[in-house]
Amino acid sequence: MTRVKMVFRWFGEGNDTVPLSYIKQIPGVEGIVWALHELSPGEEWPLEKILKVKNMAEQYGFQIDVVESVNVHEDIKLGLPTRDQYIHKYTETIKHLAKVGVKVICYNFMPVFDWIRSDLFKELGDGSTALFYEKAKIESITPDKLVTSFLENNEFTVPGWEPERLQRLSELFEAYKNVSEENLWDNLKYFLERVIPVAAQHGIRMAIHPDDPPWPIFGLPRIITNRENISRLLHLVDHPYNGLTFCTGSLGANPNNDLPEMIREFGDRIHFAHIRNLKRFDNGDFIETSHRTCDGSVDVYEVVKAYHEIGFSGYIRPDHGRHIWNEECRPGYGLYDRALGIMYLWGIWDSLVRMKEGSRHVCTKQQS
Ligand code: DNO
Repeated sequence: MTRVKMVFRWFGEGNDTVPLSYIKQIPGVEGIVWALHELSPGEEWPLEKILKVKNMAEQYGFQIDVVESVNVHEDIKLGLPTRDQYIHKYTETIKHLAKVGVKVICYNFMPVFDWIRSDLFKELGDGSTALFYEKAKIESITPDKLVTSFLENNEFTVPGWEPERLQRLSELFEAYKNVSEENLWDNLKYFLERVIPVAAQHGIRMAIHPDDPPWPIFGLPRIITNRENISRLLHLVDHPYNGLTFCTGSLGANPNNDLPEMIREFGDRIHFAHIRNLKRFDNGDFIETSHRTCDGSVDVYEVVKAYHEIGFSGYIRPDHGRHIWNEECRPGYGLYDRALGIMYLWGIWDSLVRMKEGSRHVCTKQQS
């Protein structure tokens, strides 16, 4: 039977509004997707801290196979001479993670920012709110104003938008002035050539997250954006451990990305699947929606079907959810809508298994 491993992102004890005991009650979740969020990009992850997370997860029967993210220090992306020391720390972190059985590291290679939106809590019309990208606003606002508005209107740290990371904003923009897309490709290649052999030797698959949204913003280069560039990335270091976090929400913001087709093409290099839906508007705006196909522009049914067709047996997680039922949570990372998302994904998955494989017993993990 084709088997996927359902996992759920968790920001850590005291840092996530969702307790592990609640995650345990979502059907079919096998593991948490985690990180040491208190550490800055470039720091080596100490084994004792890693073990603490493992022990905590194990109390609830969760594995910790997937880490999201071990962030890449800006000096590596910028290609500065200091990058070697940070690459060394990165590979040391890989070795520590391997010791506790981690199998996949999700990371990204986006300059300065991780994902970008204009609003964190945009009303959807039914009382729920969601992350929103308003093209005109992003094109007219300065990066520091956007950052200030995020930090002021939100009591939680947002992944990729940690205050420490953003303190050096003007300095970073200055540094990136002379970095073209081609330079960024060279710097990614340099990083992968040094990291992939270590990761492979220690049984950890590297899974780059696409740029979100998949186009350049604030004049910063962005390269993991479409089929052609993903293919280029996989050939930079043509090794099975150089793979992808295939995020339908990021890539799906560009209507030209044929997601099911890309899953079929890159399947054996997809180590981690993020499933998210969003509704695109003709003016270039988009808003995140429930996972259900008819609520957004991403055909989640066809996406899941493509995973089933290729016999995907990797890790999969629901991605950003809306904020519903007055839940107070980190933007995109509440319990309720992501749990609903999981049930939608299981609904599709279990039906496909039943229809195509004829199996009556489709539970990947029994409730215990
Ligand atoms: C957004 C996430 C990203 C992702 C990083 C991986 O919510 O999908 O922040 O974790 O890009 O490095």
